[in-house]
Amino acid sequence: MGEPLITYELDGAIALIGLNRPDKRNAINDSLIDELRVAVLRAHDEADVAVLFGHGSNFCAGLDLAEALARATGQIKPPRKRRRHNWHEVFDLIARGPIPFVAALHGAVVGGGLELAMAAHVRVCDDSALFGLPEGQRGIFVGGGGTVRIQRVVGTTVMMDMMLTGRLLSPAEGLQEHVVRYVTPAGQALAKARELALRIGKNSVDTNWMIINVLPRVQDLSHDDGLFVEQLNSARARPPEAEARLREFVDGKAKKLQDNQA
Ligand code: 1HE
Repeated sequence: MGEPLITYELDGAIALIGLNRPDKRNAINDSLIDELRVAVLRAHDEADVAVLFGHGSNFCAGLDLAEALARATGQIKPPRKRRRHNWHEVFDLIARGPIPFVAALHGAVVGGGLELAMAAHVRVCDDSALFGLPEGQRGIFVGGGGTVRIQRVVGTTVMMDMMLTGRLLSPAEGLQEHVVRYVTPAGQALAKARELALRIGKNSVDTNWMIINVLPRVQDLSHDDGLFVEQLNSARARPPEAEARLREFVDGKAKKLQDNQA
C-alpha cells in the first residue's frame, strides 16, 4: 500500500488533517476525497477542533485534472445512479459538522483547493499563498460548493473577476476579500492555525457548534426568521458547562478578554 493521501494526527483535542499528495500538488482525486471523509468523521468523534493543511509546496491544486480528463473521455464511467456530489458531501461535513475547522494555507490554493479551504471556518495563510479559480481556463466550472460558499464570502464581483479573468489574489487581497483572516510570514501558517485552534478548542463545544451551524443558516434567512432562529438557539437549555463558565466570570475568576488580542 502506498502513502496515505490524507495524514491524520490527534494532538490533545486538535485533529491535524493533512492533504498528502505533494507530488501532484495535493490535487483532489476521488481517493483523496474518500480518505478526507474518513479523517473528518474521525475528527468529529475524537477532537474538539481540527486544522486542515497541505503537505509539500502548496495547499491544494484543486481538481485532479488527469482524473477529470479520464471522466470526460469515458475512461472512468459515470455512476449508474445519481447521488449527491462527493465533494459537496465532504465539504459540508467540514463546514456544518460538530467541530470548527481552521485552514492553514500556503502556495497554490486554487479551484477545488480554494473551495475546500472555504469550507473551513477560520483561514490563515502565509505570504506564499495565491488564491485562484482557474476553471475558466480549463473549460470546466466550480463544483465543490464555490458558487455558494466562495460567492457569499467574496461577493459576486470578486468571484466573477477571478473566474472570468483567472486573476490570482495575493495574501493581502485575500485578507481584503475575507478569503483569510490572518497572514503569516512564509512557513508559519500551520503554527498560527494550531495556535488559533487551541484557542477555539477552549470555548464551550456547544457554543462552537452553534457558531458554525447557526450563523451560515441565519445568513440565508430573512431578518425576521433569522432573529427567530437566534432566539431558539440562545434561549435553549444551557448545559452545566455554561453555568460554570458564567459563574467563573461573576466570581471574577475568568480569563481577561484582553488576553485574546490577535
Ligand atoms: C496536477 C494538478 C492538478 C498539478 N491535477 N495533476 N487546477 C488547476 O488548474 C491548477 C493546475 N496546477 C498548476 O497550475 C500548477 O501545478 C501549480 C501552480 C498548482 C503548481 O505548480 P508547480 O510548478 O509547483 O508544479 P507542476 O510542475 O505544475 O506540477 C507538479 C505535478 O503535479 C505535475 O505532475 P508530473 O507527474 O508531471 O510531475 C502536474 O501534472 C501535477 N499537477 N496540479 C492533476 N490539478 C470540482 S470543480 C473544481 C475545479 C478545479 O479545481 S479547476 C482547477 C484545477
